[in-house]
Amino acid sequence: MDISTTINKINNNNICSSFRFSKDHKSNTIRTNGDTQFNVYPMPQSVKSGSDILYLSNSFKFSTDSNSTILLDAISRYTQFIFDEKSTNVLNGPIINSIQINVDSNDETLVMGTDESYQLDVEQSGIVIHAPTVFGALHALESFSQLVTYDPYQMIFKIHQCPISIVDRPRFIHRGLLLDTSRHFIPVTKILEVLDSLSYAKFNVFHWHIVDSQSFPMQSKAYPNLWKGAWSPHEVYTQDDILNVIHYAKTRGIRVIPEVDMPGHGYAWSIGYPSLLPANYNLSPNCSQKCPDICNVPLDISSPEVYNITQGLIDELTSNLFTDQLFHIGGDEVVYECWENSEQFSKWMRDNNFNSYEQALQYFEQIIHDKVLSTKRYPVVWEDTFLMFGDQLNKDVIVQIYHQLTTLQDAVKAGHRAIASNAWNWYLDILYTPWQKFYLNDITVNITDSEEIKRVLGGEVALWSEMMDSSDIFSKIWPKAAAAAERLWSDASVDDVDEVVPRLERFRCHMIYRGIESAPLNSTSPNGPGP
Ligand code: CP6
Repeated sequence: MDISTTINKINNNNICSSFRFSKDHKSNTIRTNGDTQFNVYPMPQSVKSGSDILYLSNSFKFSTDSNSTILLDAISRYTQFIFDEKSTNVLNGPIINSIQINVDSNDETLVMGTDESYQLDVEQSGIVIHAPTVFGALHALESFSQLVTYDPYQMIFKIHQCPISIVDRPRFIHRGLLLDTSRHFIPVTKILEVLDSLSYAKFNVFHWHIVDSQSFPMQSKAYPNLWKGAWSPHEVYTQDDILNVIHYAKTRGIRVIPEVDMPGHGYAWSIGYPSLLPANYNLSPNCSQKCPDICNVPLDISSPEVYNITQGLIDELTSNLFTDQLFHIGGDEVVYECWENSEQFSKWMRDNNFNSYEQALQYFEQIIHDKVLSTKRYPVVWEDTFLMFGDQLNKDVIVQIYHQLTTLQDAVKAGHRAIASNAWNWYLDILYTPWQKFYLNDITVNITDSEEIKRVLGGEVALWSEMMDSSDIFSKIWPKAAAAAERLWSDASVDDVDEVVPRLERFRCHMIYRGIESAPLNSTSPNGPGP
């Protein structure tokens, strides 16, 4: 077949033609013969561009004033992403010879609020990246890689719409993916690939929902029986695995926030420590589902052992493993009926003058929040805790919502910082949610007070793993997470679902070429479920 007919067929439906999936066609750079649109995804905050084409020299050089290994490693990764074809450079056109990457600081500390801004200027005299931090420079390299295309006719790399000047920073400081590794185990190698893919869309948080009712894959040295609740001795995360994930994430500009869900979703703790569950929970109809398939039995918060192990685990995880200032302790979906048939529980309620299960739960959570605060971490909780505590909840507790944005609005009004994961827009496991719904989720809607808007830290798309595993993880996450990524990074005014299509299609191609098996855009029906 004549190559030109193949190229001409590129359109929004098959922009990544299938031959590029074949193993012997390994190339990363998007081929194009003429680009009329600006293609960086997510859309930068400010872009000025012209109409010239500039070509990249076949001896194009990256240089930097930085000695940060995170940045130096990123430069070699992006060099490989971009320059994967032979460039003949026989052209009599304007040639760019180099990119210079300057950072103000080589400090590799990554915390909530670390400056992620950057500037990227493309001119014939050279390309210049300037960023206050190495993490801003990583985002700049990603944007740069998306500007470069390969022209298969002239066999040369080029950049359209030059000169280009990008000034960019995120709209929200918290842009995350929740991954549940309990319902199905996800191997570390897959998690690392997920982290790679997240960085392409400028996500900066990996919310690791590491344990749940179905399995407890995490090693604890203080409580070595806990990971007896793993699916098998092979489906576990050792503490070295966890450190590896945290380190790798940081090299991609991503923070790792662990979630140890308590006291709900507690069944898997009981495999190693049976006495952590309330006596006779099986007698309650709502609590007797087949464990561990569906089983939401909470820990027995009347038992001193539960206080010891939960607080001891928080101590262990915050002193040796997880360094982030945010620590998620769940607090969701506590099924009170599971406590009803325990005499010990009832006696404890009477002894403490608790009139309701809510009061009892509040007592437990208060202790856990104080524990987390004492480790110099901010506790993150699911909205259930906020809805239950109301005004009595410590304002340092961060609230993550998963039903309606109205609860987010109430939480920031009450003085809490909050994270949006509203289920009907941003749950990746709800299969019929189209990417357009992800794209149109404006998380600050109806919030007008500027202080309240500041307390919206950002959002997370969520991949609960009841109905997926590592076989389909990438097609579940992508392209939908990318739709949310633009909402979290770009200005609120960038919200046209039709205009974004070709740019989002191209972003997907970048992922495909880098080995991330994103599903096609049109695999998600814009009309919801049904034929
Ligand atoms: N697992 C845990 C879940 C969910 C939650 N916690 C969940 C609830 C509602 C929907 C999807 C997921 N599967 N541990 C709630 C935060 Cl729609």
